[in-house]
Amino acid sequence: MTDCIFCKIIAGEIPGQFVYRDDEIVVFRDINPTAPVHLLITPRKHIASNTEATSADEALLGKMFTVARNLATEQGLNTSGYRLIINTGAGAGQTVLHLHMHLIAGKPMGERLL
Ligand code: DGP
Repeated sequence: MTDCIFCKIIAGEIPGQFVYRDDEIVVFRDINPTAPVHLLITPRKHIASNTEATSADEALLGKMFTVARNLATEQGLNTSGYRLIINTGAGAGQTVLHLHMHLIAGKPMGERLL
């Protein structure tokens, strides 16, 4: 999508601090980190949100979890713990309409929504 900021980052049209890239997934640092580690695990394919994903995207969605797990393990985050968040829809706080998973770690996270 031409007006999507994450599509532009993925395409290299605007800068991003990349920590992982393959043919399907790109991971870059959040511009407004809420923790010492705050990564955005993002499919190259433009899917507006989890709501717009289809069964054809099942493997891609699974891969987002695999990439998150591998990055967390590589960075030694699995002992201290990390949080994976997918905001879906404006009411849930989604501000960028390109599906992405937040990987947040490196600070105590006692607060819970549920
Ligand atoms: P969400 O609220 O779940 O849609 O999260 C969107 C996140 O994207 C938010 O934490 C800030 C981040 N973000 C917005 N614009 C940019 C940008 O231009 N570059 C980067 N690296 N992150 C961005």
